[in-house]
Amino acid sequence: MTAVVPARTSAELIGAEEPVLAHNYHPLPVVVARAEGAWVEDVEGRRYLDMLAGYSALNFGHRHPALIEAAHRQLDRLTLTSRAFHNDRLAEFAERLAALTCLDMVLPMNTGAEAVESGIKVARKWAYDVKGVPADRATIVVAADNFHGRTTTIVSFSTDEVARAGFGPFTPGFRVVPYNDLAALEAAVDETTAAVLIEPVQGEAGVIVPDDGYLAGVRELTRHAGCLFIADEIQSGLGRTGRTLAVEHESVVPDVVLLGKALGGGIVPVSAVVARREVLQVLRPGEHGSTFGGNPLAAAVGTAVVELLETGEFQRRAAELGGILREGLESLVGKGVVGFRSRGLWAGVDVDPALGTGREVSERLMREGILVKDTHGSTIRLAPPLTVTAEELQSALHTVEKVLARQA
Ligand code: IF1
Repeated sequence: MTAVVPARTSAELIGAEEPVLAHNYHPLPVVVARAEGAWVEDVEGRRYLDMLAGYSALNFGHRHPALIEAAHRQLDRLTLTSRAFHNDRLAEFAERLAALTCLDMVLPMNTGAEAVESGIKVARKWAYDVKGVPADRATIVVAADNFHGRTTTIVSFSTDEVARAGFGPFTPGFRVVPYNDLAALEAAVDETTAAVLIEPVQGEAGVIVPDDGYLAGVRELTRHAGCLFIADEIQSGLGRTGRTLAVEHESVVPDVVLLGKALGGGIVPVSAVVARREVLQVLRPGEHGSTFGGNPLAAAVGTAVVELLETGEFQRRAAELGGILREGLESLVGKGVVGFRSRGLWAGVDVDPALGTGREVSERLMREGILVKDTHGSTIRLAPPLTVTAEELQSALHTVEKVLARQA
């Protein structure tokens, strides 16, 4: 007989984590037990509107019926083969993902950081095999205030001391230039440059949207210099900004697009390097891989995600609701908000520091039933599931207004 364990309260569960869980996060004090769509529910049954959406991993909301169904169907048939064998789901996933992104070939991985690592390896190999850069001399140009993940190589070119300090020695071969500065980029690119790697909108930096013309400029510059343009669309991609990819706002097609987060439908980790054939075909058997990359469950869920995006419905919603978000935030400027940046259904909101840190504002919003996450200082980010309704979004904006007014 199984012992009946009494349900633990939120406070008890938070306390229970303390001694056994690595302290690499400082979560808001909410313990989520279930969720549906844009709403989550805690252990005590309190409901919250999810305005973070797993950093865009939940673009389609929690437990989207089509995604859950695809996962269930696959769970009942086949979950894992490893790439030692073929599986009957991978080809369709790759074909449809390549078509969705206007590119040719797909390298399936699992997490975002793995997609970035894989993109870096592919770019270096391309530089040696195709461009003719001398062995071990390839460089990759990146932007200051980037966020691309947390592996040793990726933090090697982070400019965030918290993310870097204590983790050296670092991987060489990266040059950092200011974001949104084409002249600096041009000066940093030379004959050793394999690629320019940037986020089309910088997420962790505070939802920094570059000036019009920057992404097209990066495309022009890299084409001219004979190096690759790698767009990290792990957070910005798959509908969030009102387009399938954020680079589409400037009608740009990069050589390499990195995808993750929402590609797994909020169910399983699924990431991918999607690229022109000339680039990804540098990889030969044995040179790169992953036990789980391209597994049938991931492929089934990923295909269902691509299918949702093929309708254009979510991109449209993000664009329309993004208008409401922008208008709402504009009306809050001067009322506790000192500035904001947004693209589609994604915003970085700078709160008047006199009203508290981003963390403090996030905690107040949590108590009012809205879940958000701060970035640096007094900035909070808003990125609800793309399934949120206009009314829910309006009510969230109203709550933000109320919370900021109360402190003023
Ligand atoms: C954490 C931030 C968001 C990313 C881009 C690659 C990755 C990420 C553009 C790596 C990951 C995450 C990771 C998460 C917090 C989060 C984040 F605040 F740190 F920057 F979303 F805004 N490229 N972003 O944004 O993907 O390996 O995590 O799957 O706590 O580290 P991953």
